[in-house]
This record gives sequence, structure tokens and C-alpha cells, in this order.
Amino acid sequence: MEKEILNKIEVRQGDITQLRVDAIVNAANTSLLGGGGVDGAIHRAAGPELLAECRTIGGCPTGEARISKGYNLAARHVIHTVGPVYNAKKKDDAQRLLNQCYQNSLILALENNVKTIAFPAISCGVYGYPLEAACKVAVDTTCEFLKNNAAIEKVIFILFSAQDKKVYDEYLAKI
Ligand code: AR6
Repeated sequence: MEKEILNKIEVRQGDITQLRVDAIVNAANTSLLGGGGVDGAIHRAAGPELLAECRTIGGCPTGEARISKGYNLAARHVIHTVGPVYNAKKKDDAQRLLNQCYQNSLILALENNVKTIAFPAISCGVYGYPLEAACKVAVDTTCEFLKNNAAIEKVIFILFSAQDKKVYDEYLAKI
């Protein structure tokens, strides 16, 4: 992978709600009305106004993305995307939908002048997507997008555990 693309990618361990970036991405569900995991953490940190705005959006199909303000977060925006529920018998469908999550989130970022964006490991919690496979989709889709869209300056992949971070570090080291 070209150096100037890899230089725009950063892998961190931590809590996405604490990041001071233009937008953080939420691994939401189709209702956009909150839930557990990273979704719950984002709603708690952003405050009730986020839920009020989400109620006006009217949901989001799997693979698509929607944008809101960030309210009490340091991030200006939240980009809500809905990852696939992983089914080992339908791996191709899951991969296509996860690819669309990253792609559609990055398109929304561009359209909203977001230059710095952070992604959690979409679908890798409750939705059961294996982390190594999801990491490949996340990184490959993002690199392809960055090649064609220079306006995005920084993409942070933020992982909750050191073990998950290592998977991303190792994949990025070999592409
Ligand atoms: N910062 C960064 N990563 C986090 C954080 C955080 N604060 N909290 C959890 N993670 P999940 P999904 C990681 O389950 O699989 C919700 O209820 C976590 O370790 O949040 O897409 C929604 O409403 C995991 O690696 O999202 C949906 O119903 C990753 O974030 C459903 O869960 C994603 O785990 C979506 O499931």
C-alpha cells in the first residue's frame, strides 16, 4: 500500500466517545434509537439530544449510513451505520454489507466536510463478525476510498482491547 495512504491511517486502543475528531462512527441498529455496546456508550456520552435527533431520522437499513450532530461529544458529528449480523453460512452477504458500511460512512464524511473520522470495529461485538475478517474489510475498503478521495485527512480505527488492536496493527503491517 502507498505510504501516503497508510500515513492517513491510525490504529488506537481506547474509547471512541473520547476522541476529538470531526466524526465518530456508531455501530448502530436499524432503528437508530440506541442499544448496547458502542452505540450505548455514544448515546450516553452525547446526551439525550442525540436520541431526539435520531428519532427524526427514521431508521437506517443495514449497510447504509446516516449523520447527526455530536452534541456533548468532542466529535462534531456522529455517523451512524448498521453492520450486518454475521451468519457463517452467508459470508459473502456479510462482507458486502460491511464493505458498504465503511464506504457509505466515508461518503457521508466527504459530503459533510469531515476530514478526521474514527471507526469502531463495526459488527464485531453483539453482531458476531469475526474480527480478523472484519479488519480486512475495514482496512481494504478505507484504503481504496482514500486513494480516490484526498479530502479525508485521517482515519482512526479504535479498538476496545489490546488484542483487537494487535489484529489491526498486524494486518496494516503486511499490506
Ligand atoms: N469504544 C470503542 N469500541 C467499543 C466501545 C467504545 N466505547 N464499546 C464497545 N466497543 P458492538 P455491533 C467495541 O456490540 O457488533 C448495539 O446494541 C466492541 O468491543 O457495539 O455492530 C447496537 O444498537 C466491539 O469490538 O456493535 C446494535 O443493536 C465493537 O465495538 C448492535 O449492538 C462493536 O461492538 C450492533 O452490534
